[in-house]
Amino acid sequence: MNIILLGPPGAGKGTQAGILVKERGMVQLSTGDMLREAKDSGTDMGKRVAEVMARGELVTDEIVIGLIREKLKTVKAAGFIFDGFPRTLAQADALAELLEEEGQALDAVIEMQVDDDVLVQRIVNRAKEAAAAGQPVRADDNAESMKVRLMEYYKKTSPLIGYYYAKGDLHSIDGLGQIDEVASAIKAILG
Ligand code: B4P
Repeated sequence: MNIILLGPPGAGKGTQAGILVKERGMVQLSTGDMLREAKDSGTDMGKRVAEVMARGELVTDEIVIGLIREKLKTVKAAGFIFDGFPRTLAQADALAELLEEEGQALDAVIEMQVDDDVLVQRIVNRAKEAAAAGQPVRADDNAESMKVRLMEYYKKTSPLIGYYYAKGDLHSIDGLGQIDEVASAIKAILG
């Protein structure tokens, strides 16, 4: 089973992907995590993406599609959770091609709906909790970057809702509940 978790920044895509990994043994492909790893490795690509991410903007399609292509060619799994990918129509088209090349299909796209004020609150809370625990605070977890992340989402990512609706793959859920309530809503879709 291959699924996409779609939603604005802070919707809980990574949180729910973690639950699916534990419960179903699926493999999580988080482009956010891959980009943060690239940033931490200090490669030229990592240095380029670090500034883009800190501003809250989307990294180029070329880089992100390259990361996913590499994973799909090298990782074998019973099912993939695409967490935060695709985020643009070009990425969605690329994913369709890559899955076809691998002889795989997309089973469901789960759109997590959360109000903007709650999203900002979650991200600001995560930054506060990390700082209080003496852990590193993500460079994009602040109200200023969040404004840009939300603008990027509505401009470049939200068209994917119509794209997947037209293909019959879209399932929209309320992402406002407690983490276990959202997990139950996903379970009801995936069976
Ligand atoms: P991501 O790492 O994908 O991060 P995100 O969208 O902000 O977070 P997510 O929705 O996974 O929320 P989370 O579970 O963490 O992207 C970061 C950046 O990477 C992007 O801005 C962009 O620059 C770049 N990037 C990534 N993919 C890209 C792509 N495909 N193309 C181009 N650029 C790309 O949850 C957030 C917080 O809420 C957590 O603290 C969590 O504990 C809390 N939370 C979650 N669910 C909750 C619930 N139900 N109730 C209360 N709190 C909840």
